[in-house]
Amino acid sequence: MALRSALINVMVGAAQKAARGLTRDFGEVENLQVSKKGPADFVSTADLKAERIIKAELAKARPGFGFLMEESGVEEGTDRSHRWIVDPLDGTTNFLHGIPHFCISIALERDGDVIAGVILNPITDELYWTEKGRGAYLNERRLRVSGRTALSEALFATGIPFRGKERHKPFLLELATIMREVAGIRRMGSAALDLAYVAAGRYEGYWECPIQAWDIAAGILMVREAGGYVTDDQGGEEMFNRQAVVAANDQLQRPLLDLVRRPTLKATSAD
Ligand code: LIP
Repeated sequence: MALRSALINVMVGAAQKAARGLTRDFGEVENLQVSKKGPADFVSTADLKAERIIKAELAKARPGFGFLMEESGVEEGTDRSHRWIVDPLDGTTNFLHGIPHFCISIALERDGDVIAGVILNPITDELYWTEKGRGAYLNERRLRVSGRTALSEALFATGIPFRGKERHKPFLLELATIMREVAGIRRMGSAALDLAYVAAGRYEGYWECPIQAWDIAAGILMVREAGGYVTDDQGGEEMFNRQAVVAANDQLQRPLLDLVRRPTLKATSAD
């Protein structure tokens, strides 16, 4: 049985405490769906509430660590080498529409290096956790990326830039290039769960740009600890700075990266 460290227990405890509130609020969202105004304000309140709970729990267990949080931004700690990176609700649009595919993502960075991650889907109770050098787990099960080696058999996930984001046209080119080569593409709406699914061998890979550090910090370590590879869109290590991630199993990361980097697509009669 996989033994969780004290650090992972702190992170799991914070995620589970926030998950109880999110699960209650999700039930309420399902009711509000039918109202004219819709549940948008209610969801931002749920998001903020979850963030406050996580922050309080983490600060209590490790006073002095800094924070990078989706809702409240950067908070410097007295301890300059440790920083929590938190998305209290990844998959907000799904949550808002009553779709049970969202999660809490918590990562811990030490001197700029992510050393632990927890991703929890409160609805399915799937708890993904990882620590650098110790592997990645789904509940008690050790994770390993998928063994598929052919692009033509591969299932990839991505994120589609939505209104207000840039890169609509380049994304359509990427999609047109990649969808010809692979078995299928999914857009499920939670980057953290997309990465967790790559670690679990459900998807062969996942790419997205632009994407924020709090969406991907825990998931990147999860994929690497499950034997996969992760780079930015240029093949480097600047995923947070470039706001870009290309993750896949050990055999398919390079081919996926090459497809992402392919600049243009020539129209053919097969279009
Ligand atoms: C969202 C993601 C989603 C991605 C969006 C967005 P949020 O995070 O996880 O899959 O495509 O870029 O960032 O806003 O729900 O925390």
